[in-house]
Amino acid sequence: MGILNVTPDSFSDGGALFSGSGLNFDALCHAAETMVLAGASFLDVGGESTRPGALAVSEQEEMDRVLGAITCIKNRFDVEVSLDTSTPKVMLAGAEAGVGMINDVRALGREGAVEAAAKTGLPICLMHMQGDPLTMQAGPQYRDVVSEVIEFLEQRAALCSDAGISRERLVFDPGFGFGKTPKHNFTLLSRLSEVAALGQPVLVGLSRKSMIASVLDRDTSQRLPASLALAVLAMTEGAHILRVHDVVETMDAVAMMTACAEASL
Ligand code: PT1
Repeated sequence: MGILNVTPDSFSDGGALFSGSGLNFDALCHAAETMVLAGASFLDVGGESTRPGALAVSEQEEMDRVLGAITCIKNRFDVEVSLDTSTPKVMLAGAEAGVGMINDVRALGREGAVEAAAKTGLPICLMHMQGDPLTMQAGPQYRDVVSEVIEFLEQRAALCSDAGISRERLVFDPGFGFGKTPKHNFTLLSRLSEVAALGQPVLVGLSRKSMIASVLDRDTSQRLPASLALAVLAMTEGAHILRVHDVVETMDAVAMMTACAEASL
């Protein structure tokens, strides 16, 4: 899954595709094409930054940012778009515009989100977060991060089931960097197989995140090698979908995993 941030305040590309002057269609098309040619199954379009400390945007602002991008991609490329949103109206509009999955970092926690997601009939990625993006990194605490993440995901899945969203539509994501210390993140990664054992496809977002900087003194532009290592570890632990900035390079790592897995049969 390739990341396409259509926000002016993305943590890693700082608004390369979207700025004060609006959506940069040329840059968007170019980034999308590179990812599709490299073999991305999904392009993840998000119009509201959820990185630590990010501020909220208005519904209309988010809508304007993502709909242009979705239409642009669906008109040009044979690829699924996943829509990174927590906003019910944006979910419904995205479904109209042809997205193939809803990716919600708030696990359908906003008012009306469960109902809207149910209505779309689409697969839904439920992600774990402790707190909200503005404050989540202020002293996160867990008794056992892995069991608490699992309990949360199972509770949200039960709620979805009550609302008519069947289990086969659900993807689980432990939410790396969302209300977690570096230690919490590495514990989750080392025990990701426990999340995979729940039976849902597991999506992980590790690409260029600050947990890397807790080990290595690297700014976001220098985190590719470490991100590839984290991607390989996640696959080994049972991850199915990797949400990444660098699709070309990640697909090389995936190809090595695949070659090794096939030789072992
Ligand atoms: C993610 C994810 C996401 N991450 C899903 N969607 C972001 N399903 C946006 C840092 O610590 O992991 N899964 N949508 C980006 N959020 C962050 C969080 C970016 C933490 C950076 C950090 O650096």
